[in-house]
Amino acid sequence: MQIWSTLNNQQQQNLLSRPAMADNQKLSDIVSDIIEQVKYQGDEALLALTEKFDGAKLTSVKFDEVSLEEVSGLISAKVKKAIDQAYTNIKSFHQAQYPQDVKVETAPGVVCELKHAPLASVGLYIPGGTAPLPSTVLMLGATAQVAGCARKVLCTPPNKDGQIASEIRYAAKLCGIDEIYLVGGAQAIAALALGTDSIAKVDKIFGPGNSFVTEAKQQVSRIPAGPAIDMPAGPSEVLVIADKDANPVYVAADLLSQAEHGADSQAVLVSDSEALIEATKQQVSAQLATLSRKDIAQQAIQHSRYILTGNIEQAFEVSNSYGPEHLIVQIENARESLDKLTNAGSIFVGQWSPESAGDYASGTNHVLPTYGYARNYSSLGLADFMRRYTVQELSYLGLQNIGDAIMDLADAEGLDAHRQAVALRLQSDLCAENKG
Ligand code: HSO
Ligand code: ZN
Repeated sequence: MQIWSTLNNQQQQNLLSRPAMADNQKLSDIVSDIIEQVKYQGDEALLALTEKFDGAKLTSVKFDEVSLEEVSGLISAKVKKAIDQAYTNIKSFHQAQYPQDVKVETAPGVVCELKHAPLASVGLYIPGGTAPLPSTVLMLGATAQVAGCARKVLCTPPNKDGQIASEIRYAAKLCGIDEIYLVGGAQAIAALALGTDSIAKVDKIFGPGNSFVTEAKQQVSRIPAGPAIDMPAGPSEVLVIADKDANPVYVAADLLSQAEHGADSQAVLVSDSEALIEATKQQVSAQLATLSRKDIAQQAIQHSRYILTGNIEQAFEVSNSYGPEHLIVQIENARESLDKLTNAGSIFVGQWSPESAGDYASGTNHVLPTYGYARNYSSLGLADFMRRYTVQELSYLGLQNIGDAIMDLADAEGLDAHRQAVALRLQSDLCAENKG
């Protein structure tokens, strides 16, 4: 195996390349057509598209939910307990993120404040597909609940019988989501962005989805005065840094837990030990054979990467230039490396911290920047469900204190009215009376 540092730049780039993001004109045209349909035909378009794509013939997109007690009765005690525990941990981690308001007197009589308020309405998209994800309902729903968002709207595609998984319904109930719509894909995103007779539009749209959903989120976020979106998304990925003492059984299990998400998932192992890499490869094959989703995982594993570095510091560099969504560090004294790991969505430290912990129940959010966006986007947190804004209050003395600076800058910019807004106040009799 060739050592990373002996590869040329091109070879290194190839090893860290991601599958090309769907950026074709066809996808974009299909999605913009769906958005137009929803814009002009509203609910009628939603029902027709749900029949076309999900095979469900509905008369209304609204899902009439029953009470928490009744929904709890639909799931097993074991799953209910698991969802409850995950919910408690996610809530407590996000509650602790409540941002501090700030109040500063920047100059005598000039008071500036930074305040935070929950977004009024949020749209939470939960994909359907091969595995329904109640955990994603918790990640989005519990965080919106802690933030205090008044309207929490969940959209998810129904199955052929017009139903959604009971686990999703239970998780939604826990999170205080009381608007659920049976609609998925680009049409769901369009409805959340534009509104229909049944679905009032929202301020921000969150959640993962397939390439149609991702494209739709991008398109609606460009509508003037349209909704904000959480973050750009690509296929899910994990990078594991492991040294010679790491347990190949655990490393392989972590790579595979990423691989089973989808054929386009990426799993990367970076190690300074060739023996560990070889042992992991063997473990991957052995464990792969036991998985129920082995067909999907196998496809993802085919484009997994095994990178040998000359030392562990080099492994940190590889990880930093890849910018993984999930980074698992299974090396001696793993915690000491944290400061050197600069670009990752979520870091799992040491051998007892599998990615699954963060995917489900530790309390951290599993909605994370993929595709190298860890460099410039943050992992989802309470702040994403809030807006911050400022307040200021100046006294006469305060305006006097900074008046010259304002007027001189206004002069420099040639903006006379700006200058006047200060000059007139400082000259006015009313204010003159306030001087004392
Ligand atoms: N690993 C996924 C989240 C997930 N895993 C949901 C299991 N269920 C993206 O971070
Ligand atoms: Zn996962």
